[in-house]
Amino acid sequence: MEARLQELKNEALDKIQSAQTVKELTDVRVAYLGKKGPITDVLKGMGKLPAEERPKMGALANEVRAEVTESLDARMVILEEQAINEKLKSETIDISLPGRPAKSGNPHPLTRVVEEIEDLFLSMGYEIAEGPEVEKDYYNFEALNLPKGHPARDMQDSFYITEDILLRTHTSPVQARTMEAKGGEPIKIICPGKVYRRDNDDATHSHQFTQIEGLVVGEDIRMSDLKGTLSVFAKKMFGDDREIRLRPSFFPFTEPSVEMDISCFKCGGNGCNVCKKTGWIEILGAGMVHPNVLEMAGYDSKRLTGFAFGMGPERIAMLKYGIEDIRHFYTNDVRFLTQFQRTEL
Ligand code: FA5
Repeated sequence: MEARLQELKNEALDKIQSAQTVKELTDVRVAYLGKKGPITDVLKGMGKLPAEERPKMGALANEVRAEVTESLDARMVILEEQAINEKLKSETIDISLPGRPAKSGNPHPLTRVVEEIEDLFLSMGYEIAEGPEVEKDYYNFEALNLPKGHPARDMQDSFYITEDILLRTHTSPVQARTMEAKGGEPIKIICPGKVYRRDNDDATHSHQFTQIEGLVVGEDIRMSDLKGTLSVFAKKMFGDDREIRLRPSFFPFTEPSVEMDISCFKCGGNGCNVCKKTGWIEILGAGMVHPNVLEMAGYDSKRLTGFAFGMGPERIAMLKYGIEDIRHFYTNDVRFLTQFQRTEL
């Protein structure tokens, strides 16, 4: 019995030392010191021993039990500490790591170009004026020297809501509205906004697009003022290497009228699909405000003159960013939009 107790003790001490986790050690405790364990079994057999041997065996059994318990407790302290350290290590937060940058939205490329143009004209002393997108035929056409049945109305295929109400085809009605409201006072405005035409969508046309109108009315306003203003605008927006040209044109609300073109960004002027083989892309129409338009709005056309222009910011954004198809602006494809992320945080 004594040998058996020694054997059990050595076995238990070995297993205690080789236990690597709290769970393994607890299993060793249950296996050796539990009610069904071998040491208890040995103690149960004590009854069969002669009476004089019992105290000795009892003392030895208690010693073995005490030694195993002590070793278990000591190992448990080590394993518990080890477990806590591992847990702490796995849960450590390295506060020196940089945070994940928050994803921020950014202005649509079209919005950016509109704001850039607004800023430029605001810096030249212009004010911003707005008007309705659902417009009266009167302001969209009649007040601009385009009476009903005028053939030039065909230049702007329109979406009519009733015979007298339509989606505005250009931002020029804001000219007429502002002149009417100002009652003969000098004016210096730009009017950004959405316009609508029954145009077939292609690489450079959309049925809904943006325009920015400009209007200056005052004493002694001349064609040279218009030309100077447009050249400042072109240089600011496109830099000096982009060529511009003014062509005589026709608008019923300006006389004389011009068209300003810019050399094609894709082919540099040789002719390609973007510029329809002409080498030029139309940017804006302009001219001196027609005396009839001034008079209809209550201005004395003998005393006051003015110039006006109307441009398409989509075409300008296409030039600035080398965008080949106007439809990219409207389809909300993030692969397109994320190319215009702001670089600064
Ligand atoms: C006009 O709309 C005149 N109201 C501009 C004007 C204002 C002339 C003041 C004189 C005085 P036009 O139809 O050419 O003009 O259009 C002006 C610009 O809008 C064009 O140069 C072009 O850049 C843009 N544009 C015209 N149609 C479309 C379209 N379908 N899609 C995208 N942009 C267009």
